[in-house]
Amino acid sequence: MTDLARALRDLDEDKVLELVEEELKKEVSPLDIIAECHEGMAAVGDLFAAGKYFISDLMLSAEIMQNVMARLEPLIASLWDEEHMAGTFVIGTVSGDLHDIGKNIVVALLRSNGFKVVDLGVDVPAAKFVEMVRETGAKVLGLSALLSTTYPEMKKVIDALAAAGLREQVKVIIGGAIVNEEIRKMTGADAYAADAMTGVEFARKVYLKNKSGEAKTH
Ligand code: B12
Repeated sequence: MTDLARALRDLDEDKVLELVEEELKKEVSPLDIIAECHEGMAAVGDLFAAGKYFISDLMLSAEIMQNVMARLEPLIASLWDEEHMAGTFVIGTVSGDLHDIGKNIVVALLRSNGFKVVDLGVDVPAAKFVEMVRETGAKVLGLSALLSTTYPEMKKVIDALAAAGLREQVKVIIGGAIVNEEIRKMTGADAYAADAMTGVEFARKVYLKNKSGEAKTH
């Protein structure tokens, strides 16, 4: 574990922000800094699961991470200035789930890559996803969930898209702390992502495919 990941795990905000500045000075990429923070947040989650941290600690970790993102987001925005690929991406955290730090990182990266992002926020009911996919004509939908109890919601959204006759129009990628191939299959999603960049690459492929007429997305 790096010093930065450890400082986040220990909820030492001053140290975290100091180390972020140090890394930026050394020209470490903001994406690598986010990856280190991600590791720290996972460690916070483990301590919570082990009964050593409480909900107030989870909240503090979220606050620290949001402050780190406030510093990094403008830098991310400047990373891909030359590369603009139009395309609409609808995203939200599913019903019953309030975690949005990871989703917000995905949103920032998509926007910096030239995608138009419709961010529906957290605790989004299945019907809202369906409505926005229909309204925007988006070809990619991203669903975020971090709780085991909210995975079934992802399936609900995908089933609702099918019932509305929209499943052929839109590719669905799911993301969040512990999604995997098994959960992808269970939900009927087209792909899963353990990090934000995978979501951007997926959207690129979908929109490229639509331009060139190729068939494969995963
Ligand atoms: C911070 C945090 C909170 C904060 C959230 C604040 C916020 N605004 O988001 C608060 C305090 C509110 C919270 C509440 C709860 N939490 Co919480 N939380 C966390 C914690 C520590 C970190 C999550 C985080 O922000 N990680 C950092 C980000 C950057 O990572 P990420 O979310 O995984 O996102 C990345 C990728 O997954 C991916 N990604 C994410 N979404 C998407 C979507 C798409 C489309 C794509 C492409 C990619 C993608 O890209 C991101 C960037 O790389 C996790 C621990 C963990 N292991 O994740 C627990 C954790 C998720 N929480 C947990 C629990 C139990 C809860 C509560 C039920 C606690 C309680 N008793 O009340 C509540 C539930 C509230 C609710 N209804 O949602 C458990 C879930 C266990 C489980 N398997 O179900 C965890 C795993 C902790 C644990 N080990 O026990 N939590």
